[in-house]
Amino acid sequence: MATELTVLPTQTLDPYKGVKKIDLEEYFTSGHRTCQGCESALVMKLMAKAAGPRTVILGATGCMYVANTTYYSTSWVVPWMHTQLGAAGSAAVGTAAGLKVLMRKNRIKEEPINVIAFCGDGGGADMGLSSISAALTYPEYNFLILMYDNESYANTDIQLSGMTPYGANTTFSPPGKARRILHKRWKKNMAGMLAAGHPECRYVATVDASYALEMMNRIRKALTIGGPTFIHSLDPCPKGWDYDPIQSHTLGELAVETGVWPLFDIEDGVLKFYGKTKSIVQGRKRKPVREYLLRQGRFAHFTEEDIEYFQKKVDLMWNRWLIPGAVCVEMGDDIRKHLARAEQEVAAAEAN
Ligand SMILES: Cc1ncc(C[n+]2csc(CCOP(=O)(O)OP(=O)(O)O)c2C)c(N)n1
Ligand code: SF4
Ligand SMILES: [Mg+2]
Repeated sequence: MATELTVLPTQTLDPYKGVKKIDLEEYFTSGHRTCQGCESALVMKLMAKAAGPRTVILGATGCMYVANTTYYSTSWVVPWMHTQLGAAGSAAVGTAAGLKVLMRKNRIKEEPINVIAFCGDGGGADMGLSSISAALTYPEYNFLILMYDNESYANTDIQLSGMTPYGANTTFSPPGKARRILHKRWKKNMAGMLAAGHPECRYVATVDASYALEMMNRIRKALTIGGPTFIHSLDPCPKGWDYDPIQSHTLGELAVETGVWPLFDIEDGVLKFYGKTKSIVQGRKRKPVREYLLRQGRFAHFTEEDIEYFQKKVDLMWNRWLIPGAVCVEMGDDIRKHLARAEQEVAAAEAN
């Protein structure tokens, strides 16, 4: 006989209807030592605010651990625990399971407590990918894994990660006379990959803190839906991307407007684009990628040819991928024909 899974209720965190409706309380406060203009610190602040006080936060090693818990001080107001660099997934499952057992045994009051584990791109997309993948197969636990992506191993001095964009100058890929472009790999698609391969994962989203309200509402949605959920945020990093900190917000916007960073969410398998990405899908023109690239010192060595190559790759994401910017699979001719036939059959059946 099949055993029913017990799933604890979640908090109902309704979407904020506007900035004036956002709670004033802060759960990630002053006292941290992140760089001026650090977008990942803003992600932490907005994430904690969106989740509210009944939340446990777990953080993998990286800038958002080291700079936020220095010399016996911390900016976290909610309970917080450090976990090993590649362990965000296992920390999330372990904590959600631990809380569930404590409640079942009446050791703590039964109430919905948010569990959020965060990791950087190095910790999440490289080292901890298997731990996140395993975590997303546990439907009986409620947790959110948030990967803040500053596109390098920033804390240890900007080494190249699997999320570093093509051609960027990092300490592992400095442009030189012999080879101008050392890093020739294209960035992975974490959100699309995790959604496509994890049917038990209830909610996946990409976010950008330049669109703070939309970002906070995606976090609230993930925590309300419950089960295993995943959010990927793209975070401009003045140190690693090499720009004046005042430009963080603009760069976050340009990433979306150029189509480099599409905003979408996938709820129970249904994908929707949102924000400015939605208007791009509906016909708004994407800005040229040069506007995004040339503001950053990490691309200062790019020639016209490099910019053109980058643009072509982004165009490919939009024009050929099965789901633009999300799922890097093209449909073969057979499938296109099959879908066209299926559409005709549906239209014919509806006409009768
Ligand atoms: C297993 C292990 N290897 C290496 C390190 C050293 N280390 C600490 S933070 C870090 C960079 C992590 O990069 P990322 O996850 O992208 O976070 P970021 O520093 O960019 O915020 C590294 C390599 C470590 N702490 N543990
Ligand atoms: S190196 Fe980048 S991610 Fe790290 S604290 Fe500085 S701005 Fe933030
Ligand atoms: Mg990083």
